Amino acid sequence: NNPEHNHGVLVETGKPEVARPPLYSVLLLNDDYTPMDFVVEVLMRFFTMNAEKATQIMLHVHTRGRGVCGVFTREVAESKVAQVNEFSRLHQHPLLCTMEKA
Ligand code: TYC
Repeated sequence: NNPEHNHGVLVETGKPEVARPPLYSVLLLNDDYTPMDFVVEVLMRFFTMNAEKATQIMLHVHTRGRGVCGVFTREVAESKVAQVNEFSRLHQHPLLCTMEKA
């Protein structure tokens, strides 16, 4: 029994199974201009990471071109993307945040 296709009915165990919402990865993209410390600040502010984890993710994005900041439901992911891009534009950095199905 695939929980994606289970409408909350009792199946085998007698425990009610509920549908899991589709999940989305929120990504940061590398660019040549955004300061490294600004990217670390974004990761700490919007993805509740400590400085060590934020630095690790920032360096991954810097070297690999993109990286996952977190995995969320669609509405939460959309909100993170909008907030990060708004914050980056406010500070006049070209940093791009996007999302894709996980
Ligand atoms: N490449 C940028 C620099 O050298 C740093 C950077 C890292 C920018 C991650 C964007 O998502 C990013 N200053």
